[in-house]
Amino acid sequence: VAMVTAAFRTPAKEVIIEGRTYQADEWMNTPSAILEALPRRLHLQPDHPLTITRKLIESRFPDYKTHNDLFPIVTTAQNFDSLGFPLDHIGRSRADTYYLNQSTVLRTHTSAHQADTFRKNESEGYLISADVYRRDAIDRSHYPVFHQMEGARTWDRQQAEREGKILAQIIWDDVTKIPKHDIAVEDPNPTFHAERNPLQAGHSPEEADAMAAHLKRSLEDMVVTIFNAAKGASDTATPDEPLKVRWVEAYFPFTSPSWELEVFWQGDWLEVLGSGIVSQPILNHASVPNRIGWAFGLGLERIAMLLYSIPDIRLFWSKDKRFLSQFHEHEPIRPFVPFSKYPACFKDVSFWLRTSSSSSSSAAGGATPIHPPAQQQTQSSSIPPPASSSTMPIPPAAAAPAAATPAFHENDVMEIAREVGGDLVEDVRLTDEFVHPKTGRRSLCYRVNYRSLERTLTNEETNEMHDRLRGLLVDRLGVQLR
Ligand code: FA5
Ligand code: MG
Repeated sequence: VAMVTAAFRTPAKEVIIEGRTYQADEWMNTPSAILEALPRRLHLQPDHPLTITRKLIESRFPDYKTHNDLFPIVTTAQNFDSLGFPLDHIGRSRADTYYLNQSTVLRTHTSAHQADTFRKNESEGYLISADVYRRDAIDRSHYPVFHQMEGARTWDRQQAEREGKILAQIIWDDVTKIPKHDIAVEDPNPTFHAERNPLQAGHSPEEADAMAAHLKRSLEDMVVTIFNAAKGASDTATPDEPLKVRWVEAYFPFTSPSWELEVFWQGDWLEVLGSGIVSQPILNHASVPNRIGWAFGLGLERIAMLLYSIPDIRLFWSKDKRFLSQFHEHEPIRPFVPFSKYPACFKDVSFWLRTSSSSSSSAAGGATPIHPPAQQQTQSSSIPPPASSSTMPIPPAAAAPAAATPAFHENDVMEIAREVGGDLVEDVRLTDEFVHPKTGRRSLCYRVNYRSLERTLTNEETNEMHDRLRGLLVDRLGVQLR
């Protein structure tokens, strides 16, 4: 498997993945540790908590066609262009996305398959579950490989016309078929809002209201099902707080209006999914211009962590029997019982950034916004016609050649930590930032928490990892250690 060595500096010419060959170029930034995760397909492993979670959700959408084995390597056209991502969208940058070459990425979301699935036009509803890949922060709820489920439901305008019915009425009839629930739902905003969350041209307010109701009731039913399953068997781990959910306005380049669903969990609102009314140009380009509908994308780990009270996202990758033996498809859900918690080992590293890269000041600040503010975007104008992926222009934002001094980006620190420590790194946090008053040089301090989920680490091995991390920071990022 380990075809790719030193991916950052000397990209291998060819990358062979499950029998498919890709020509790597200077865009290649995917380390071998990530490529080795590709064949795992956790959401398909028998008795794995992600599989059980997936099936539980699928059971609430019985008529939807499921796609659970779509290949993880896609074109930038599928992952971005088909969805109307502008060329300078931050999600396209090599700091955020794993590339094999300029037009080939590890999918960053299941939405990469929307256009193709709509084009197949096999069913009114579909669900896609898959592994997705993002260069991201390291902490207990973020991992560079995670799993999403995409869902969509569309209705046919022409069919309504042929039957002499009003489409909004047909959709409302379908809403009545969704099981009722009695949980508290906060949903203070109107379905759409001219500036913040606009209705699309060609959609009537009645149609948007009906589709929004169908989307929201379907996903509330999903969350209620998960929580009832979690509660049914837990006598200790899950506090008996009543379930509370809320809908908040959101922005995606490929839906409008858009919403996120949050669940109140351990004292805080936790985002579980993004959703909205599918941008009509996507359906038009997918040769189903007469259909309108909604889509959502959820994080399977987020839901599974709620369902089983799993405290750390790294656990899903564990091959330890003490983890895997706790989950059984045909038994009631029981909360995960953590095996003993091994000691944490904190180590700091401080360094000066290279002066020549007076890089964007936001880079070290952590939170990179995934979505641009809603008002900068229009839904329909930026979707190109379905074109062959190879002819796509180079995205301007990400095209800076590596030869110049690349800007410092925090995700590069995360990646190096991942490379030296793998799953032994629990989190990496910026703890101090300092600008020298005279020279203007910037100094950063990161705190790395080394902790195994399975055993106590020795001093030698944490020191050894940390020394390697320090060396790689110098070699790869050109920083000066303090
Ligand atoms: C998306 O990926 C959109 N494709 C979702 C969508 C689909 C919107 C269809 C509209 C229509 P987002 O980046 O917010 O959106 O991710 C969706 C969900 O994935 C999040 O709500 C969260 O549950 C989960 N998620 C995101 N990043 C991570 C991560 N690093 N680790 C674990 N789960 C994550
Ligand atoms: Mg989100």
